[in-house]
Amino acid sequence: MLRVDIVTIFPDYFREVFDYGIVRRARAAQLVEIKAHDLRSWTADKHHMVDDRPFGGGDGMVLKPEPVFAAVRSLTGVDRREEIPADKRVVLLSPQGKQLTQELAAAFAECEHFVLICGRYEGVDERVAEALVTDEVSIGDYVLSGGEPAALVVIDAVVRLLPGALGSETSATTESFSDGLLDCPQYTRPPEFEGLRVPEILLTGNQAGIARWRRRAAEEKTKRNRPDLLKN
Ligand code: 9D3
Repeated sequence: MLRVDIVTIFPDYFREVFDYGIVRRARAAQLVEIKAHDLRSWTADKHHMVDDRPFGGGDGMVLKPEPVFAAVRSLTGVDRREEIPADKRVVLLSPQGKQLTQELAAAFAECEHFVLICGRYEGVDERVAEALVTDEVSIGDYVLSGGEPAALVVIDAVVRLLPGALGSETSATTESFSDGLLDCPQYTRPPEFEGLRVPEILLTGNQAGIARWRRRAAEEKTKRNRPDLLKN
């Protein structure tokens, strides 16, 4: 069973999102256990302070190191990167991270336990990235208001890769991003909708012709929407 702990100042944000679809089924089947923890529960002062002003000046607030180190120590038993066992990951979600890929999601899926630390404010004290985390991860080049939506994305991508999570659906190994092309277009009934026709070849049962059409359609879609995937 994979264990996932989320450290956040908004634990209630995650109250219902894991109750749908593949993630819900994986939890019910005991393939994964996901818990969201309030960072403030690891503060020692009476005001439960998790942030402070940046040294050197500047706008906004920075997440303090002490509660983050305390959270990771209590969830993993260790508070230095070098002491984290190979089957655990401590992940900081931040705009400065390496970008999440299918390969990284697959590596997380092979762990027995990972902790996701959600940044907020203008950032997180850099000693967290320097001395505590195994992976600093971004989900892409756009600005979010915090790491929480990124945590959802990471968990979704990882959980569907757990053995048994997809049930009878498509195998996770034979799909888009594994072969470097986008999926081919798919159609279902009716064959004509408001004058919009399904490509004729798909209605023929000519499997060789359909396979050639799908390959070509996937290449065209990739060239149009993701030319970066074709330039190796
Ligand atoms: C890059 C912008 N930063 C300098 C002005 C400030 C800042 C904005 C937003 C610092 C942190 C955040 C909150 N974002 C995340 O915590 C985050 C994130 C993201 O914004 N984009 C993509 N992936 C991620 S993972 C965590």
